[in-house]
Amino acid sequence: MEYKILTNCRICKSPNLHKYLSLGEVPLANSLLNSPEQESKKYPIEVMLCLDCSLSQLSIVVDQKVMFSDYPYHSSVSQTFKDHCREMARTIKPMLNIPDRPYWMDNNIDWESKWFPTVLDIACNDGCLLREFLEEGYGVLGVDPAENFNSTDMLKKKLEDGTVEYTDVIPIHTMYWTKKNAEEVLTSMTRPNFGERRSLITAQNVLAHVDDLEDFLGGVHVALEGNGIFVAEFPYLPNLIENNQFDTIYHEHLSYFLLKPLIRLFKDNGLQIFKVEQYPIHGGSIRIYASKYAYDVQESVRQMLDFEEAKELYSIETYTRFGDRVLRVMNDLKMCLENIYESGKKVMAYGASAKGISLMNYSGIKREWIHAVVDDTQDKQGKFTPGTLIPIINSNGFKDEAAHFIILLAWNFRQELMAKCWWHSGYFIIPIPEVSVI
Ligand code: JHZ
Repeated sequence: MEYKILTNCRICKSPNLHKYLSLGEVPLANSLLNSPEQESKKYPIEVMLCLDCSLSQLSIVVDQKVMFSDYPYHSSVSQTFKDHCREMARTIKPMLNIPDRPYWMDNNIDWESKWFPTVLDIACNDGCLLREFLEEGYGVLGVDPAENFNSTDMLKKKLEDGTVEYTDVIPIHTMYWTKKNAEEVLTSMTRPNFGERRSLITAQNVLAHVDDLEDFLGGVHVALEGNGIFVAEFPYLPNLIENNQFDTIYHEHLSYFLLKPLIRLFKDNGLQIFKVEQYPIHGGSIRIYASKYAYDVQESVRQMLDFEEAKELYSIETYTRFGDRVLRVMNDLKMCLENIYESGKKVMAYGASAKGISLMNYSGIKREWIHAVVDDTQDKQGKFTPGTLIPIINSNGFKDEAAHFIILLAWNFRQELMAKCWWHSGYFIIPIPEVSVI
């Protein structure tokens, strides 16, 4: 069975799950095709609200091996995201109480043998965040289930390309983050005397992808130092609802988080969320700080809970209204692209994002309406978008295509993408929150 049907809430186990959005059956967003003839398997997309703890979640869970073993998404393609990671490393540094000269510089760490990092990043992708921590002087380690991010393989490829840099020594292990795997990672490493130092575990854009959240947090619990800090970041559900970001709903994202259900989940797993911050990245994300240690809970936590209450995010009516707006945006996008096509004008897309691929499938966009999708990720180039079968190409020759319209499928990086298309004299189509042509 490639997917299972969810009958109880992922957090509180309640069977009171109310379906509020149904987007049909679509292919997996990151399963890009090698040829337009290749078939894509389709799976339903339905979102349900737990009427007891207010967790929004998909009605099915697709086998994680099918989705994550080979992952074409590379976080470091975006400069905006890299800048965000740099900010994160710098913001967190004072909380960690790390001496100016990191221990691994003095001890001349042997990267191949046993050592223990200060920063461990779960689902580290291509090491985008860890690179920033390394620059700040930390010992780092990444884990990620995608085989294409295994550090040994990446290093081999870079040695062949001649593009190897010192930051390529970031060790990345291929594994899912579970309690059992966390224990294994720990026993394979020695712990130098940390003294007053605090360890850090980070997890950007991965909590939403995890089915067994208890097992995941169990791993965090065993791996964290007594006073260590766990920092997780993910898109915040109120932004999705308020700004019609329904394209971020796809099979990989099993949960859509409010703070309230998370506080409960963390508490049940021996962790306390003591601070929360908001960032504009990916259409509006939150960064939560948690620990086994009882740090003082900051005012930001209470404020966010009050905000969720005031916005009626614990009430099903809010979600039903959102469903109506989604239908309108999908319809507007379809009409917009169909009209442009009929008028004989050329449309190119920028950013073969998972959300863009999902958006095109949800809205019924036809192959001939978009000439090609440009993407700067090497692993995506030469492939075809699942469902819509549009070729994904690199940016060489983008200018010469002289498109009348460029649709920004990665609208969250709107400024960066528009700056790269400085030569474009036509229009840009921004599909979210409302279809707009500028
Ligand atoms: P982007 C990802 O979703 C994946 P996606 C993941 N599932 C997740 O949780 C969310 O992020 C938060 C390209 N691009 O980041 C790169 C350029 O070509 O919006 C990407 O293919 N040139 C883990 O895939 C795409 O656009 C550029 O200059 O929806 C952006 O995808 C820039 C800036 C981007 O996320």
